Amino acid sequence: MTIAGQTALRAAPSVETTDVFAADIIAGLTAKTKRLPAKYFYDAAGSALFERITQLPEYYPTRCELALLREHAPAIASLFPPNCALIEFGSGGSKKARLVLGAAATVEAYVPVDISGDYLQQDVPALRRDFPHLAVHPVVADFTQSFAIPAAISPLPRVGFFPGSTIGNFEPDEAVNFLRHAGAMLGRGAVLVIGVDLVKDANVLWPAYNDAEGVTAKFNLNLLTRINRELGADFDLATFHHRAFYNRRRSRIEMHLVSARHQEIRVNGTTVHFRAGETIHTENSYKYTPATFAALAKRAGWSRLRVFTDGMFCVQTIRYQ
Ligand code: AVJ
Repeated sequence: MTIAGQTALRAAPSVETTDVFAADIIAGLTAKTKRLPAKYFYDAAGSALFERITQLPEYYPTRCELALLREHAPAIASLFPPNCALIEFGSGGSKKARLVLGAAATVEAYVPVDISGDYLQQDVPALRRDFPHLAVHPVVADFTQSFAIPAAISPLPRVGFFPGSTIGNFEPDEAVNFLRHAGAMLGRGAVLVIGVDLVKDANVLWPAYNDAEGVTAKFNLNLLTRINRELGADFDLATFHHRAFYNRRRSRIEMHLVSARHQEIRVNGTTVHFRAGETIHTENSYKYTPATFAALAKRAGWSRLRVFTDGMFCVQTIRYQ
């Protein structure tokens, strides 16, 4: 069903096929240093757990970014070309986009892109109700890969929106590649609004990834529940525990799942061996300074426009050269 100017939700609830998922999981668990892509945190349960993380007292990034967007949305929107399309990479719920859309009457179309179709589905009807003049074109896709821009918006100038410091999940070189890819998709002269978490005291960072309620631990362990469900594995969650720490030398938070004992896990017909204390590296969350991020963006062909920061988090606006 398509409503004039509106695109129905395309593709299946979740894009990554089980084959790709299986291959990535097996490759990660049989690697010399076990490592799994953080994007696989976000099944429906994982997305819901992350939503809870954003409400936690210790997890400051979302609160800081929302306050910055609330305060500076008019200044940010003033950088947008008239009648543009706002393309959001990894939208999850569109709470942040609403703040920008509310200040930017010049935005004609909104394209939320998310790997979790279920999540995207929930949000679109409310967006259409609250922004009746706005054409909403949800796209279920892995934004780290190429995806098709809805035909209906192809004539419009594009603005990118990448909040939440999800850029921090990429290794710096991968971040440069992603920004190049985004630049090619958005076009020369395009503006990108990007949220970047800042380097800060480990006493502030550590609790943000080791909250007292244990929600982050559940979010991390949920990856094993997903592998058990989708690949018929036999992970016993009671024999793995959450670990997150700040690697100062690499300016990143690292998240791991630690095997409490020597054990063997069957995954999709493959036996995976764990030594006691061996870990699965499940996420990096790189932290930048406004200058180190601007330098990284420059490597990808982006120049800095304006930076909005509260010292804890920053929203940078950059332009593709
Ligand atoms: C969604 C990637 C920005 O790294 O802070 C939250 C994910 N991991 N708690 C982050 C996350 C653990 C979050 N990002």
